[in-house]
Amino acid sequence: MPTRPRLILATRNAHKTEEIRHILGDRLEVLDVTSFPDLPEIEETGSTFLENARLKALGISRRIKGWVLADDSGLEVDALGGAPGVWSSSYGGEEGNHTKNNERLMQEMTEKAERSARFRCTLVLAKEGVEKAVFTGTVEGLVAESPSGNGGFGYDPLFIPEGHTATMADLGAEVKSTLSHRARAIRAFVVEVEGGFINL
Ligand code: ITT
Repeated sequence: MPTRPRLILATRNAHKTEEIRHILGDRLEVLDVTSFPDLPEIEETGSTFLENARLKALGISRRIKGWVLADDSGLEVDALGGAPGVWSSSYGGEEGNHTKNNERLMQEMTEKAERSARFRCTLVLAKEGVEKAVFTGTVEGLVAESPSGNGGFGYDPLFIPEGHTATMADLGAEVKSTLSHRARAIRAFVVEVEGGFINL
């Protein structure tokens, strides 16, 4: 079998890696930074998804050879003025604690009639410390009254995508990989690769 181009994801979130691998199929060999134990943690000091995705993509691609893709993503809730937004992963007070994040979201949304929200994903592709491309994806939806479902991760048990009545966590991996913010951004990346505009 011919060797596949390699893509290194600048993420430590195993769910993101799994979802991106699933969306890409076997086109590319997909690794993430957990395969490179000497890499430092990149601090996400930006105030937008784009700034944080850039920090991760450039910070990692300066240190390892090959194509690096960073994903910065989060949930924007209209009734909360766009929160949790770029602070999605630590909204409950503890970085990466999805249970606490969901508890805080439910508490903030108590008795809120306006429940519209969206997941956003910004991807930055880089090589050797140089930014090569940016891709974005969004999925609109509503914040549920209470969590439901076991699929996905993060806020998926509280997010009902537009056109559905069940949460992303209820809908499961197959449906999520067709309509999620991440799926949409990755498909934009694939279009560029397949069109020959990016030569991995
Ligand atoms: P890396 O920085 O290592 O990639 P992270 O999980 O910290 O991992 P972000 O800084 O981009 O990544 O924060 C993303 C947070 O947004 C994530 O922890 C969830 O709370 C939320 N989120 C993003 N995508 C999501 C999805 O598909 N489903 C549910 N929640 C999601």
